[in-house]
Amino acid sequence: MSAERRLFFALSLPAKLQKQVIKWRADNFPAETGRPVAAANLHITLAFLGEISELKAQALTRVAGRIQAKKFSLTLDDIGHWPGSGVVWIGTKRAPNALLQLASVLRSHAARNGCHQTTLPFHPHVSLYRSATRPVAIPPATPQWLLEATEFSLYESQYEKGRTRYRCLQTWPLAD
Ligand code: 2AM
Repeated sequence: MSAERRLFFALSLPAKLQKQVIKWRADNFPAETGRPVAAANLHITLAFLGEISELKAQALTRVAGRIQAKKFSLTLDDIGHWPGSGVVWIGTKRAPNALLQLASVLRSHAARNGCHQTTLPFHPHVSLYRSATRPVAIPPATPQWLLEATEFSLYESQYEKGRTRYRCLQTWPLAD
């Protein structure tokens, strides 16, 4: 039997936006806030699949290729801290319907293929810090970055030599 892999569907951030976000993060949070997420790992998770078999991964890859979803844009204009999970994040105050629908369809396909889905409502966000378990002084606002979502991807989360790396396995375009 082949090994299981830890997979998730996500929206990536363009390289320019990754750089802007990490510069803003360094300017606005003290170093002791938590474990900063690497620039290349900044993303918005659409559906977390967990550790899954190659067979399930193939089924979900086929399903993803058949999804007809539209391009959308969103403004990253919200910031927060979840002390329980130790995540400091940026997100959006107004999630576009197209984003909610894309996440919902991916989550329901994931659930139908046996990938446990959280019952918590979908809260689109980019994790900036992990292990942020102490109180964090949250800056009053973000610079209101615009994110144009033109595609979504399947990623594999790999943990090697003390580092997490997200490897993009496949990308699908969103329609005009
Ligand atoms: P997070 O950034 O809020 O931690 C890869 O692990 C991605 O899947 C992360 O962005 C993570 O979200 C998300 N994810 C969602 N549910 C998860 C879970 N149960 N375990 C690990 N990661 C999860």
